[in-house]
Amino acid sequence: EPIPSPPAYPIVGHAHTGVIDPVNTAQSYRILREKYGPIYQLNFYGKPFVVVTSQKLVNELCDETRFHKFVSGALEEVRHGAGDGLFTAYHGEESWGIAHRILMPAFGPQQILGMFNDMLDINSQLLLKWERFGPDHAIDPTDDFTRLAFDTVSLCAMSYRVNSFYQEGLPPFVKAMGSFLLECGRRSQTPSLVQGLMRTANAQYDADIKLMVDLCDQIVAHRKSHPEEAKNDLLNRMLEGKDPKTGRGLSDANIRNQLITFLIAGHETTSGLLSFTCYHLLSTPSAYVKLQAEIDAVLGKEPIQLSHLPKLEYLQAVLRESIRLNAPLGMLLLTPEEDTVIGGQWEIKKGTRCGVEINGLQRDQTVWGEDAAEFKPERMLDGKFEALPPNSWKPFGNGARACIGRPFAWQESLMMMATLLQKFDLRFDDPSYHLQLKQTLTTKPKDFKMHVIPRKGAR
Ligand code: MNH
Repeated sequence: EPIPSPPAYPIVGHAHTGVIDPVNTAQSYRILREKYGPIYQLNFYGKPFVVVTSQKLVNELCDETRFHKFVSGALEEVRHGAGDGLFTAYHGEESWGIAHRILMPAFGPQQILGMFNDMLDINSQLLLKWERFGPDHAIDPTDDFTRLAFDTVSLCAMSYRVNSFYQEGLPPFVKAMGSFLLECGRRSQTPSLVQGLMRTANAQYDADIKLMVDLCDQIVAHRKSHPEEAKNDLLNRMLEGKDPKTGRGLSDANIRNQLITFLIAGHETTSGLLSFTCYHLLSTPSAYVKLQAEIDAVLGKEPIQLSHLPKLEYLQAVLRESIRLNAPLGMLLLTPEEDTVIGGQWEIKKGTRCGVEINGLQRDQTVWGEDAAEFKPERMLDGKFEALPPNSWKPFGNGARACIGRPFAWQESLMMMATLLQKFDLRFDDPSYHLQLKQTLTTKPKDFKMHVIPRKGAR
């Protein structure tokens, strides 16, 4: 059976044809999925890209004996900034194994619990800012959640304060990274000959990379010259840690790549999750009311504590459901180890780029039912989440290459939503707002604004 494919142009295939809108890929993939179903093939300058959208097919691609992560396309462009950091390391690259073994324990549950106070420090800065804005100010939650996530990851990972909440615009590093990631996406659809001619864009790209590299080098240099400040943070583990398997440590270049990686991977995604969660709660008053009642029952008027977090079961379901409907990272790239056949009928040659379209997967009606497009946290409660068919919920990726920061992002998000609704009521700025998306490497809501109203008698 040939894999279905939209009409294509000679040479360029589907590049620059509007089939994939680079500033809203999530929407482009939704349109393709609605038209072509569980599997279809695109083609960029002769290179095929096979996209799968159903749980049945994704389940095959998640079999690590048959498929592995494929650093290609926009992800390969990100290597210009993040090099062999964990996120952009090639399959089988030696430095990935070393860094993975050194850093996995640093992201373990105990370590994350130990970051509670630093997370709360940044969390309080956001709440204070919103309180001072007052109920009449239309807040752009995505920008402030980006500040939150960025400041949190840099404080927890390298004990470095960005102080984004004390700056008018977003920090220069965040701006450089945003423009870098957008350009990575664009470059992945531009042939290198043409790319070479784009002088202004290339100069900006190089400048953005330099800004990110310089900041990370500065942080490492500072730590090395002030060893007395060495906390047991991630940076320290990177400088001191030895791989139990090979006995080797991380090179200076690799440490810089990991820092850039954590800053990139660690903030846009979490910001997206928190923004989409606010949107879904505002659109679903019954879930909003239920969640706030849970938070009042668990936290009351007390300052949040670690011991509250496991009791926030409905909040956990809300986050799972929000990230199901809107995964900040929408595509996992994979390739088969050998020529293979999936779904019993579609042939995929070794070396072919394949994509798991997460938003398709996570709205597959055979798994989630006819109401798959609706926000219903209840489907994530009472053991239902654990009983899902394998690989039906994959917002954090797959197997060995799954997200190392998942417990980190989850704790930060639980804390943020709990303290937010403890203290404030949320309102849409525009009650007729319909969700629109915007894209860099990750997806976030576009033009979403809200108001926060201090609750009577709240702390
Ligand atoms: Mn994260 C990999 C999603 C938060 C650091 N992350 C991945 C992947 C997904 C993902 C999906 C797999 C990508 C791929 O297969 O190509 N990450 C998320 C989401 C959130 C998130 C949805 C928040 C919500 N990630 C974080 C945070 C950090 C982080 C926070 C760091 C503090 N993520 C990583 C790193 C990897 C990764 C590092 C690469 C892991 C590896 O391949 O070894």
